[in-house]
Amino acid sequence: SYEFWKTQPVPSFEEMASDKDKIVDGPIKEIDMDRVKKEPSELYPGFEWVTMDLEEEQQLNEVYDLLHNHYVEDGEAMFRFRYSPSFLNWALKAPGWKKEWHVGVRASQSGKLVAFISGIPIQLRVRENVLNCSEINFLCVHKKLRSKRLAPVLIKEITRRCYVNGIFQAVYTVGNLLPTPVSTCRYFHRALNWEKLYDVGFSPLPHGSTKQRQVVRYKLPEATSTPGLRELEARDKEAVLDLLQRYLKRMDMAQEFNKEEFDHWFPLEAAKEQVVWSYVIEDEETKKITDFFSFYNLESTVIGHKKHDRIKAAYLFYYATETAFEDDEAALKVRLNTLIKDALILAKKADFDVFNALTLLDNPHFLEDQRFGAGDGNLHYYLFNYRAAPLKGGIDARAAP
Ligand code: YNC
Ligand code: MG
Repeated sequence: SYEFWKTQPVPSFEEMASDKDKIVDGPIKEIDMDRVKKEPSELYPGFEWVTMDLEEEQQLNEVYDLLHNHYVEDGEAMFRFRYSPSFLNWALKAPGWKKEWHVGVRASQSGKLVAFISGIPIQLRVRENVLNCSEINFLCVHKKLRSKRLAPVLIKEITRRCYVNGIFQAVYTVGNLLPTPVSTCRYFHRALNWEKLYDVGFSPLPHGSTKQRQVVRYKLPEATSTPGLRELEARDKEAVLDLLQRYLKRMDMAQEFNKEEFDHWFPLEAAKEQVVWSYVIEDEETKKITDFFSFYNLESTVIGHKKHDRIKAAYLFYYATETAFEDDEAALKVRLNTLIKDALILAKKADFDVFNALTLLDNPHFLEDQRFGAGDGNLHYYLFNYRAAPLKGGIDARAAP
């Protein structure tokens, strides 16, 4: 019944369903800065607010530990996201990051970190409007403190801290249905190491198939096929950012990247940090960058398994291709299939077990041909204090970590 969400500046299911064609994009309410509280609200007795200092390795590790044990699991509690400390450094210290938006709750007596929520500043374009907003992520409450209405307290506190900084809108993604998504994507998975995925219970053996046939189905060539494919280098930055910006203009909703943000989200030699891999295609004659793709590393813990303790998953991140501007959908489909097949080969070489993608950007063009299978998870995209007509097709969204 959404007792908390009913009180928040988000559109109701009813209005989003009934007035779809009449919705004018814009803020839901004006925030009067003078009325924003200067101090956090009182917490439950025995707990206290803390601002985490993620520049301190020990505090970063505390956040890692909390998430490692208590963050998002699948419906059957077989797998749990395992964001690494270097991933958290990358995701939580994006340009303009504020310490105040790394909010923790500690048990007063033990000092133990028992809850967390975070935000980073981003520029988000929704159709023609660019919102200066926060992206909220990593909301987590210790399992022993669940269902005590602590989540709304954390959400209200991060909201207050955004308002204090003059930020009145936010974007966030959640697996659960809340009022009211602006877009909904589905997860797709492409096996790279089918046998392991079968062993851990991630991939079923389809009725009438054999293990051997499954292994063959997911076999990939040894070498990539696109001429001019190589890792992103410093000299490519300007061209790739320009290509990415033009490509994302085709979407109804997308993050706007500036140079500094590009450098952060697509670091060079990042494979060393084991977080994000970025590649370009340089045309061998013109020397122009024609395509770009990237994926990031997010492992999942396999809960209580004897043989395997984790799945190594690559997640398709951003990509862009000049072919998108040729006004030829068939050519775009062919090009994306070539690029993503190479991405699969590179991910396999880097020892990933599975390659994941959402139904966003132009992904529907290659998911089936590249043997991705639909997962059972949805990812809903939400805007806070911003009403927007639902995105068409539900495929234009930020490929957020
Ligand atoms: C959730 N994920 O509906 P109602 S995603 C938002 N996002 O409220 P309690 C959520 N709301 O229905 P628990 C939510 N999950 O009565 C639950 N809720 O209106 C709502 N899981 O609170 C829920 N991480 O404390 C209900 O629930 C109320 O103890 C119930 O805690 C929830 O990071 C949670 O999935 C998720 O750690 C913390 O289950 C806990 O169950 C947990 O009794 C595992 O809360 C980890 C997990 C969530 C990942 C994420 C995005 C979060 C977005 C939050 C909304 C941000 C709004 C914008 C703020 C900035 C504004 C500006 C400017
Ligand atoms: Mg709770």
